[in-house]
Amino acid sequence: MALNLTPQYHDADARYRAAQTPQEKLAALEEMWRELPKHKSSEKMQAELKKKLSAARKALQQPAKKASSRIDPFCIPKSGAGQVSLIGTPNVGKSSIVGGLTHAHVKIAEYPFSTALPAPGMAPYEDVQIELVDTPPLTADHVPAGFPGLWRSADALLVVADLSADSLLEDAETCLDQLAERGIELVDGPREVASQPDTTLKVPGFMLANKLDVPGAEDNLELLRELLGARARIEALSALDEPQLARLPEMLFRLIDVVRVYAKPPGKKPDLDEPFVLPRGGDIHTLARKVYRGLEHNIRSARIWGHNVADGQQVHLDHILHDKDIVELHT
Ligand SMILES: Nc1nc2c(ncn2[C@@H]2O[C@H](COP(=O)(O)OP(=O)(O)OP(=O)(O)O)[C@@H](O)[C@H]2O)c(=O)[nH]1
Ligand SMILES: [Mg+2]
Repeated sequence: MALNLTPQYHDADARYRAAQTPQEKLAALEEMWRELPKHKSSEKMQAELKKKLSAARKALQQPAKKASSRIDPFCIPKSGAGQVSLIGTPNVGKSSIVGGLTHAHVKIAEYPFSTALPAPGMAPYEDVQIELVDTPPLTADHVPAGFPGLWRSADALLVVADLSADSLLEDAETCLDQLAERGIELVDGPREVASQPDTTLKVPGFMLANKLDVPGAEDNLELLRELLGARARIEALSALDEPQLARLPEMLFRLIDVVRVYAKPPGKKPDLDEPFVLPRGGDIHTLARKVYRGLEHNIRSARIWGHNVADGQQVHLDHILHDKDIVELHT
């Protein structure tokens, strides 16, 4: 006999299939149960539904365990002036770079695959902090699940290569290929989403050839530049050389493409300790949104000290701000 299921049953069934949480699943199943005709020919379906209902109720009783198993370790909250994710094949020195510039607890080891999970650390640059994310290695055959999400959301990417490795060219190419396969291209310029149908995402970034201290590294660097220089800007250093490593934060600051602006309350000295960080191209409106969070429409005028203006010059609210400008906002 046909079951004559109601449209409401079919709706609830569709909601059950699309449900993301145990609560949604249970609510949909309960409605399916109410709508299911309870006669002999539906006995098998009744039994199946009862089983699903009981499993859904059990799942609801263990929400904490279920929730934690779904956490994506690559979903790293942004902090500081910008987030830079490292990318590299095993043992190239990613953790050494992050460990040398931040207080993050990274694992540095002579053997490959020593980093299992991504870990952020804050690298100081002048009066701001740049968030560096140490990451597990990728290979031609394997990219950890969730990693490409970080590539897309990060403000900049740093592909690390190892000048001491025989597989230098192959490994460096693997990283660029894995990015390209997911529609990501490194650019030495601002972030950009190409228009349809080519939806390549251009992410600011460069290749950092590490272990410049090893014998033969200079020759390998030349080869790397010859073969891959057209696909990415290439910089080189040794993570073990402190002065060389100390130059990296400035390069990253330029890459994340932001400006620092200092706010000055009328009649008082500017707060030069804590800049507001705005995307390059931000104007007075952008700053006001950061400073007043929801009350920015109260800003009527602004005076500015800094790039290409007379000291204290009054400017329009669409005046583009430059790095290190000091701004007095008037309500
Ligand atoms: N000579 C030299 N050795 C380096 C340099 N940077 C890192 N190393 C060494 O290379 C090895 C690997 O360094 P890690 O920082 O653990 O490399 P990783 O890329 O994080 O490795 P995985 O997490 O396994 O992918 C360690 O023995 C480091 O001491 C460098 O600039 N020069
Ligand atoms: Mg590591």
